[in-house]
Amino acid sequence: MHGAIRRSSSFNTDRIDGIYQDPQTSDRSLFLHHTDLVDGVGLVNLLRDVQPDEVYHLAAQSHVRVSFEMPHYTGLTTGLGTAQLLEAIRAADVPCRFYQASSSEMFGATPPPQNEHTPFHPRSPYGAAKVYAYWLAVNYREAYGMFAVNGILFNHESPRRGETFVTRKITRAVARIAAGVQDRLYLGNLDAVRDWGYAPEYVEGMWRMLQQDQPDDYVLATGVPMTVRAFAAAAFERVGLEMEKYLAHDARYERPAEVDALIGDAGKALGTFGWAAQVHGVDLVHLMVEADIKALDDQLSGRTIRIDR
Ligand code: F7E
Repeated sequence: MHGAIRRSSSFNTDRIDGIYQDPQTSDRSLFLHHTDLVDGVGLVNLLRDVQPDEVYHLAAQSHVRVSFEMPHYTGLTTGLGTAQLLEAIRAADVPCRFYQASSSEMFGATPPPQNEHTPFHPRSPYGAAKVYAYWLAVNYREAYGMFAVNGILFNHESPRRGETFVTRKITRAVARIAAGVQDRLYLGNLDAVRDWGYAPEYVEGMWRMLQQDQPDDYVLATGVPMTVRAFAAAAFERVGLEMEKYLAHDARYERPAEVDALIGDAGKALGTFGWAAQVHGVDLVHLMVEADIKALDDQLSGRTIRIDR
């Protein structure tokens, strides 16, 4: 397996510590390469060297709130970066299958339930860039016969979720408040409804999409709605704390235009390759809170060792 990572002056592979292998490992199965979606020739060279059977395009400026602050950069990476990668595959002449990480954010203002036939109405520069990338994948399928697939994934979470997305921000804060190392949790809009699933199941769904005989587009979702408020309440409840004592509002975390409700219908994925989400709602909240309690405990007791590479 080959992975592409951005160069950073500090270590940026801690979320894959569990599978990372040192370059000296003899029977190595994971190879990481520095690259970037804006480096078109570099992408061509990498693809030519690696000759992948499947390409999973997950790279993006993926934070919706940040996309309002950096609309041009978001368009360049999330949108045009997809054109760069698709063209690189053509230029390298690699007959690979292509997975495009499309997003429920493309549905934006269109009311739930959302499925593969729901019209797009993005509400952010991020959502708009993802719509462009979605149609590009469809276009390369139609124009060049590429095996290009859009996975339209609703929010998928896990203990590895980035700390500034709302689920992880909440579960991490709850663990820290319970341990007495944080006083308050500041959030924006508590009324937004999301369909939160468990990321490992979604990754398997992505893989299954690329194993089909024909390329097509699929929604992955749980179909189970939950408000941000309910997610936070379940997290505080898990550690026996009263949410009202610690939760505060900060308008900084609101968006100029909000996506009020996303609730997906993954019936096509179920009917085609038997995929159905198993983990959602309070189970997902508890799983993430428990992981953050353990991670903090390891950190506070000095058991966490930073792996240098
Ligand atoms: O926000 C509300 C916020 O940033 C969820 C990305 O992976 O999923 C993700 O996008 C909701 C929104 O995720 C805070 O207004 C309240 O309504 O966790 P989020 P997202 O915007 O749904 C989709 C499928 C993607 O494709 C994206 O790449 O929570 N909210 N208070 C807050 N959100 C954040 N981040 N921080 C707050 O303090």
